[in-house]
Amino acid sequence: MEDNVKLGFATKAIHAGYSSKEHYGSLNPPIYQTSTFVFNNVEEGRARFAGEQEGYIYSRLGSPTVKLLEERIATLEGAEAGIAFGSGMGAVSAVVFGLLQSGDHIIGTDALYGGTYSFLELAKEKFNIDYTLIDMTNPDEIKKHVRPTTKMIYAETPVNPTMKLVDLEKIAAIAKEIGAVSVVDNTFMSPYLQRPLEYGIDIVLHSATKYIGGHGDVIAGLVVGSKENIATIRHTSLKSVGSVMAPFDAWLLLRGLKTLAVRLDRHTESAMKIAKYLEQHPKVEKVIYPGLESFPQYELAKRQMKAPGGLISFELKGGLQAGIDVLDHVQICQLAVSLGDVDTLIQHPVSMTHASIPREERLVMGITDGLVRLSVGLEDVDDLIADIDQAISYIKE
Ligand code: LCS
Repeated sequence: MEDNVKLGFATKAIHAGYSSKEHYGSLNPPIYQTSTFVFNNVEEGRARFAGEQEGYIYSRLGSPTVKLLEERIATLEGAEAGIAFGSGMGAVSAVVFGLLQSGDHIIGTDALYGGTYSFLELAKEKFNIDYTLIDMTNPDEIKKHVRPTTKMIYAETPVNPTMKLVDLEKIAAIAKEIGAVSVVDNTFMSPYLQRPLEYGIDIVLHSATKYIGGHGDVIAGLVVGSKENIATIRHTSLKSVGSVMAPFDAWLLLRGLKTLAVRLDRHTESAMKIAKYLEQHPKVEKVIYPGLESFPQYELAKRQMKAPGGLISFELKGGLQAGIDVLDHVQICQLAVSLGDVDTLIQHPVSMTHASIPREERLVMGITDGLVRLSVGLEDVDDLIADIDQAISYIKE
């Protein structure tokens, strides 16, 4: 298929970059399950190593199934180039180590995914890359924290798990003004619901483990950006740190992408119904979902997100104990971390995904002890509501 920019998202998600004619008519791309590639002669091997000839060398440096995925995600995010990793954390660490130097400083959104928070601590302790995490709901706050060494603005929007949003256009402009690279973790949205590069952001990354894979069966990461930035990351942190994606995982993600649009339409439709149900429930203190009019940044959500997506955070009256009572009694919703799967997943950030963040910092970020995160899956929504309803009935008075 010609990668025509005029084609719709779902068409590109199914076809971009692949022609069955080049693969014996195989409708689906082959999995090149090989560690190395055979050269015709020494001169060819030399030329490939020297970068003078296109072609594969060794699968840590690139392989055809993974390359197809890299090109497809770049097309879907509207980027020049893409690169794949063995996990979302592989993507996060590769971006930071690939684009920054010892002595540089990052300004990030508060309440980041707990693993990213732990990585920033590691980068600070061992490699002298400092960071400041702030509430970016007012982007002007960023300027107060800029240092001469600030070289990266790093944002999740919505932020995991408080769902606070960041104005993409504004942070992209601030990053340009101060000469820093802007990075957005787009895991919660996927390129179907939000494309940060269209707002001037430099780098977008994903835990592809989530909506892109969509079926809870693969751990993976993806990064897109300019050719130059992606080449830098490939030649530094992918080649030398080695968090590569396996060809079979790339194939699973290519399959996942084919249904991304329909899955997210349904995730969103069901999440909206569940958020409304929770909001009227007398035992629910607060529901945080960008699709509700009560959401503090409702207008921004409508501006930069195609739809509010499948994640809801909520707090029960009765705080921590009430949360535990509910999570211990769900039957269809699965008590598990991760998100973006066809299965509905429910978890308690303070005990699980965000346990690595010290309590005082967590509270400032809005990750309260009783917060529950729900990743709405593709089961029948009435069954999900009935399940949550029966679990809530276990809250002790
Ligand atoms: N970025 C975000 C926003 C994430 O939610 C996660 C994982 C990562 C990066 C790291 O990706 P991974 O290496 O796991 O593919 N988030 C998880 C979560 O919220 N529950 O379990 C994992």
